[in-house]
Amino acid sequence: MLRRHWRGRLARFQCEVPDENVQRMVNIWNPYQAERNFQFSRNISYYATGTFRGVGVRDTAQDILAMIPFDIRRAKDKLNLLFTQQYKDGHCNHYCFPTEGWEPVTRIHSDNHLWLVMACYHIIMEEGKLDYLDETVEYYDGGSATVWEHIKKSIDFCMANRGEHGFPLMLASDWNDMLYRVCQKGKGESIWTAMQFGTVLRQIAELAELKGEDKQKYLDIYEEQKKLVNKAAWDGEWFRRCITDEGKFIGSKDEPQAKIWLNAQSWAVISGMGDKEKQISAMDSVKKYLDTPLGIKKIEASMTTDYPSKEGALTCDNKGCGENGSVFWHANTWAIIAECMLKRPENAYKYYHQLLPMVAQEKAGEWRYKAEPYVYASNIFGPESDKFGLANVSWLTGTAAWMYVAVTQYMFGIKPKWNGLEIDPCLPQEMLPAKVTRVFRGKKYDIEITENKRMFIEC
Ligand code: IFM
Repeated sequence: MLRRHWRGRLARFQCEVPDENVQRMVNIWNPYQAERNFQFSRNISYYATGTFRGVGVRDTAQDILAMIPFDIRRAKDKLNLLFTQQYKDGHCNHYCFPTEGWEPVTRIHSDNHLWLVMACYHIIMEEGKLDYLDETVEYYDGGSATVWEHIKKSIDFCMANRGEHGFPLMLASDWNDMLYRVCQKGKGESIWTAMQFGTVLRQIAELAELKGEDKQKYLDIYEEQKKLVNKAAWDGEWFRRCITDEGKFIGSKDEPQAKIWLNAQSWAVISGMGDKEKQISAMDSVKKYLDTPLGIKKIEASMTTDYPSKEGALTCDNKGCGENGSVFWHANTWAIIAECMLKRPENAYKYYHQLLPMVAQEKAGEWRYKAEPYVYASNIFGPESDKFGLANVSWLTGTAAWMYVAVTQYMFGIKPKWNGLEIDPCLPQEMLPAKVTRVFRGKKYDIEITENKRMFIEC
């Protein structure tokens, strides 16, 4: 029965490509790992125990992305659980503990509420129906509203919480947990959150149009934030990362440390906010300054424990460890997506291939890597550490969901759209020809890819 269950589930997306390792990951292990993340969030990890991580709104909203093609009702139910953690002003609790029944962690981060919009958008695109937007879910602080109202509140909260430069306030951090000291006085801003905001503004604008509501107001905010990104955040070769309470830009060539951050480059592309030539320059800088034989580092250079100041230090990790300059796999997935969006298949494949767990393990050496060769890790120690290549936090990591999105929706390019299924591959020669089976809106499609040419199946 178990075998039947998994065979049936995995049959919804299967590929045949000239690389056995890719095939094994896409067809079996990646969706399996993503499902475990979805089921348990970070509760059963022996690295990050459920006693403090529980169900994170941020992490779980991202996990949902890889559940959508397999079981849309499960995806909706989980997203509804996350909506119960949203307040009427639009912000969300950071973690909740539905299994234990404990009080949630109520810290306000700049990104949590925005992930809800993204997960919702992808559910609608998979189904090609707006019904889900009419489901009603309670707010954490009383009352209830439709899913559509909930996601509009996410946008309102972001709009109401911007800083002096006009970017969203960092609050208790954005996706990068280590930025928790940037906004201790309530002034620090996140350039990356502006890019995340931009990404979901385009998504909600599309939904607004489908609902017959005003989409322009979202697009106007997008344009305003885009201008800021290109003006105030551009550093010459790449985008800066954030602004501290004191008005210092982090992630700049003028700084002695942490000069360039991966996420601000990849999301400048994902959000479409960077001007085209800046997007290219930013991703070229990723290759030049951040790429290593074992994946892309999150920052360069790693920081000392008194940067930018002793009181406001961004890290207490050693150089090359964890958030401080490791190869952060979760963030590597966004670089793969960005390269596909730039139509640079060789780069996308390089970044994807070097993170296949069996490839990374072989390169680093089993004795060093010390994790399973069939599941993704959160990060591996970077070259500035004497443990370069040691894998950290395997299994329960957002890497799984995003790696699945990156390979299926961007490298194979098979993406649900409102009117049907887009096939816009970005594969290098060594991955061609590729065959994919994808179940979509109740039908099975057998797709053969021989070149990187866009096709569209209306349904
Ligand atoms: O975004 C976080 C995640 O919530 C927990 N692990 C680390 C990531 C990056 O800081």
